Amino acid sequence: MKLYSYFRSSAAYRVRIALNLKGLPYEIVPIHLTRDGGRQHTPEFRSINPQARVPALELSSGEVLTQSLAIIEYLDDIHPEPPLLPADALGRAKSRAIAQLIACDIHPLNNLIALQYLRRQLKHEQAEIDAWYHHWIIEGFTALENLLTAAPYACGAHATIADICLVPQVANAHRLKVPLEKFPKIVAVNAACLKLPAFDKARPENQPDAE
Ligand SMILES: N[C@@H](CCC(=O)N[C@@H](CS)C(=O)NCC(=O)O)C(=O)O
Repeated sequence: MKLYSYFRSSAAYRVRIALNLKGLPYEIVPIHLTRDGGRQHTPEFRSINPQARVPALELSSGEVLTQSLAIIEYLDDIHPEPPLLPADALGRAKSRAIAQLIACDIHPLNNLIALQYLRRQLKHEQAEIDAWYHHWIIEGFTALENLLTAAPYACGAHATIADICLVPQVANAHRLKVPLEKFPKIVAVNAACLKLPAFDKARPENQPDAE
């Protein structure tokens, strides 16, 4: 399989973790999201993902999957061990709720394409854009902190799709220097996950395209 990825992309980071947890081999194809105006916008890459975003996972059949949550659930369907969702319906709903809080409600507001629109079209200053970024992480993390009731991972004894989304979002928060003192449970889950080789290997700094 080929994973179209960018070392700093938190959506690609999610898929890297899932592939590593499953122990599946994959080749990273780096797509630089800022160089040359963003290589995701080239016709070559748009023919792979018309949405011009990473991740995209090319299967050995040549089929291409997009959208990190859809890719992760596909991998879980095809390679059920270790499971990336709890076994019971309630646990699955809770794990997906955490994943979606992050992937659907926090991440899109802080995505590169949204920040570029604030800067280029709406002419906001960098300080305002940074305040926007911090605001949406803090708003989302405040809710997430209250939702976390298990340990050491977000939904208990096993890492699930909730953790797969949490860790890259914490990495984004660190990169933009968002203070996390008010979120001890999020910080503890992040630390527990990063002790697992599958999460560690997926970190931005451990990628072949890291700068
Ligand atoms: N909902 C998508 C989000 C994908 C996404 O927005 N990826 C970002 C990087 S984290 C991207 O490729 N952005 C390209 C751009 O902003 O131009 C997913 O979960 O896969």
